[in-house]
Amino acid sequence: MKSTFKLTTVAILVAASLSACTGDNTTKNDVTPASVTSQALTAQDAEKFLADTAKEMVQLNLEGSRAAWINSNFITEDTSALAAAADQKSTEAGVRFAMAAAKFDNVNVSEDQRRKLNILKQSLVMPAPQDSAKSAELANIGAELNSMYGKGTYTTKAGETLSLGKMTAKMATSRDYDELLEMWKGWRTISPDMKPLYIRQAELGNEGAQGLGYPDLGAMWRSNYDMPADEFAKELDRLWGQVKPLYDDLHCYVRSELGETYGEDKVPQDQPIPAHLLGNMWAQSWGNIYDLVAPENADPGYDVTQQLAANNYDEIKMVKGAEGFFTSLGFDALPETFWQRSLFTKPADRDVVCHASAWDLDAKDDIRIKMCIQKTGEEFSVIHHELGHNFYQRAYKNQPVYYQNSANDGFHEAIGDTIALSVTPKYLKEIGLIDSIPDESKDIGLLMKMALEKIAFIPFGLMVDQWRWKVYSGEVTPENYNTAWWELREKYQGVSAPVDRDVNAFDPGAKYHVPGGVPYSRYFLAHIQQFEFHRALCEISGNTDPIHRCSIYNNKDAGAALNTMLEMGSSKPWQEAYKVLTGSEQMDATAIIDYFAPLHTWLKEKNQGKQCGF
Ligand code: X8Z
Ligand code: ZN
Repeated sequence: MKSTFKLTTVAILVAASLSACTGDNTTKNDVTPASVTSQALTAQDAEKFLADTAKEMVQLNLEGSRAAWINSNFITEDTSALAAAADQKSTEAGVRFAMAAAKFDNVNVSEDQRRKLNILKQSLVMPAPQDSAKSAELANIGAELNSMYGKGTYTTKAGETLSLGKMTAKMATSRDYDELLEMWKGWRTISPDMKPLYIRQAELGNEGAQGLGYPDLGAMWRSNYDMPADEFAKELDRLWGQVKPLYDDLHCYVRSELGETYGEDKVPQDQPIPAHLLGNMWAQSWGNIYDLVAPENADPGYDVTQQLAANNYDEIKMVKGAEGFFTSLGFDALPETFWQRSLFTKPADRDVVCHASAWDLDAKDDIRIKMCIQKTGEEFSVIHHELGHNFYQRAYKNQPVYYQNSANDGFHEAIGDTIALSVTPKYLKEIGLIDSIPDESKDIGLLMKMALEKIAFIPFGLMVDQWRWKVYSGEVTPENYNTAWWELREKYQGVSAPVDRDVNAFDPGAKYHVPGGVPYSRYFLAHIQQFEFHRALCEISGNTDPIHRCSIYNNKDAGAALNTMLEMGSSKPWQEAYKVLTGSEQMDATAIIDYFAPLHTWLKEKNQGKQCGF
């Protein structure tokens, strides 16, 4: 079972880790479990099928998670082989159960049974063809891609071998154009070798999706949102349309400031921004260049990274701090095993997948995170993000296994971020990380920092799967993988490759979720949703501050409302869960737009007379 299962959710695992009861890997899968053989199926048959399947899922989830955990914490050929074998077993089972579930399509079953059957049909992320040689190949490719990413390093011109963590830190802090360029190009040397594997994975995944009745794998991914796949794609466009004017103004302002820092020859003012200058390896969030673009006289005057150091926060203290926010809302403390079994720091002596993830091994209490924590403000937010996954997992653990998941995959990504939106100056003062709360005159600075994190991310959150959907539909062919990637980067983000890319370059492969096979639209959704959740929770908590200064810390009413949504898991269409907290069944970007309204006004004024657009 590959780590995508447990990256953060059991979403993928629900259907991907069903039990392969035959254990026969040499023949075509028999898609018909014993309880699904008769011609005239009934609701009773569905009940039995769902009950039998649930038992097997529980068992395989546990086995698969353990194999994936060990592999991600100790990347060797052996652990990859074991993880691939578990992945193959559960994927084959997932396909078999999806096929079996489809046999109930025309049977009169209850609403609850229908929902469970649909979940079985839809939730495999990387479905295998019904051919055991191909399912083995697919599982091996997944494990290999994961380990290539996890083991990736770059040796500098000066002969120093750097991990992604080290390179990420340089991207965040260096202001030397050439050094940044070396890091940017260097990390992308890990991915050309992935390309043949990726091509094959797309072929096999498509064949698997087609076997389950979908036009291609992208269409299958889009069908997971309690609405028709095409409508979901339109929904993303609609939400992006709401945010784009703000993004465009942020982009314009940032480009002009970078032009001042690096020179307009390096940052032409009518072109996309070179991707290595935005403080992040993928130019996906720009908070690390806050110092370069900070509004004059509106700087809040503290830096969380520095405050963590000044207050002797080590990695564990950072995690305890984030846990403390959740417990202040009324959630139970994390179990002792969380502290014993999680990975918090990068081991010196072995390869691990450092990309942060949260795990739920047994759907009971064995929750963990796996992170190579760096002691920065950015990582402090990531810890809140990961714990959001864990607290969600624990909240829905009493649901049937089918529903042990978030309402849609964006929800899972949004919860910890929602909490992190409450990490305001007021809160930081309360926990002793800063001494005084900056006054209102510093709000533009606070909002700028947040916009660099959140608004800058949104087009990136959208384009990754725009690219994959085109790959899976065949619109983009392997010769064009990289050029199509950069076309989308330019179109959505207004960011460009700083140098011409080699014909062998496979830059999408240098982003974790591409070799990891993790769908990405979830993060786009999460960035919209978290502002709606934050607004709703602030209202419940009786907040009277401007929304960007609201913290729900210690508010049990807000915690209870949040928990009501979380404990539903995926038992109801996401729209119902959404309504429980926000009062609406539709996602909407007005919460994020309203949050940043003062900054947007400020940006428009600053941009007057500037040439915007890319
Ligand atoms: O992958 C993650 C989390 C784990 S689910 C750390 N995120 C995306 C990324 O890093 O690309 C969180 C924000 C976007
Ligand atoms: Zn996550």
